[in-house]
Amino acid sequence: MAFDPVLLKRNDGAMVKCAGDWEARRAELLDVLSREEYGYMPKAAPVECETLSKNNDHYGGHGLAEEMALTIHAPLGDYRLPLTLIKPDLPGRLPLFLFLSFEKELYQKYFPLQEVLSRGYAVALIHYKSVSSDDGDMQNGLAAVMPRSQDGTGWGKLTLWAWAASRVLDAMLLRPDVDANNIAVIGHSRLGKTALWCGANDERIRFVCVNDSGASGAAYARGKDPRGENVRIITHHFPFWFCENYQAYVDRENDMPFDQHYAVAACCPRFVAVSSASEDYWAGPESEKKSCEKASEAWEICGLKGFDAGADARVSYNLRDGIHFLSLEDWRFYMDFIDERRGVSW
Ligand code: GTR
Repeated sequence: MAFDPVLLKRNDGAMVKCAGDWEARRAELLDVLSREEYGYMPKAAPVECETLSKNNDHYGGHGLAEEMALTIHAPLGDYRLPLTLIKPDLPGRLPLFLFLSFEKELYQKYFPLQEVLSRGYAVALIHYKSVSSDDGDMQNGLAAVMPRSQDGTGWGKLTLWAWAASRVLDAMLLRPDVDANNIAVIGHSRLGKTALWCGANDERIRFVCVNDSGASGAAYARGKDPRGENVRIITHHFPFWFCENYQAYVDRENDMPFDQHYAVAACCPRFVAVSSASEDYWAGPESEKKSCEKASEAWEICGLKGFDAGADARVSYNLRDGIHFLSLEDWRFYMDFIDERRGVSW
């Protein structure tokens, strides 16, 4: 039965009328997305972080890197997640990107290290496959020590990666060189979906940077360009990214009791930046923009500027020329977005 996902209409049928109503509605959004699409986010687990080595070989000696191991005391055992922190050699607390990365290395095509550091940002690089493999093996890496419900709502890999990024943040917030008020998460493509879902859930993340995230990311599913990926295709190739319940919506996008603007809106009252590439039909630039537009009313009902209302907009969208990629231009868009809003209360 077709469902009209009205963002501000509560499950009991009443409309959200003011900022005071928002948190309860946000909880409903996260609940339906968890139950029907991504799987429920596990409860936080204690962590310990150890620095294994330090070096200043980067960026002419101005980039300080630390190789670290994060021990996650997960419900079924400990898991040691390797990660790298890199920061400019500057005093005080620095804004931090949680960078969900396809690669382990600092020097890679999606990370303009020198530019990011020169703008004063620290970066915690989280290699997603070090968390758990990108396949249907639910007993691999961190997955082996995380209980998973078999009722159709158990976490998919996007949720597991996002959860791990939040555990990294637990440790980063204990550091004297990290500015807790200016935490961002960034990811591209499947990791753009992950960044969005991580930011939607974790209220400590102020800036949610979502790159070319496409289907099941920022792209509004209803009415998507037929050249693009849809629920049928994504759940066929990547069923393990989601909970089993999501399979019910194959060829039934119009029946989903949500759409992807719910994930964007769940970041409200915080800040979201979405970037698309003009030739990325698979992801669907217009649909990625549509979610930003449709999510805007969450901020507006809270008395804040939503989508594209100038420098005080809390939701911003960028369409750059070219193909599916996390480029220097994208990073600049995100850093400009953050720099313009770092002083704004939230
Ligand atoms: C594609 C997938 C997209 C996107 C992309 C990526 O194969 O269909 O949803 O996530 O992979 O992550 O590179």
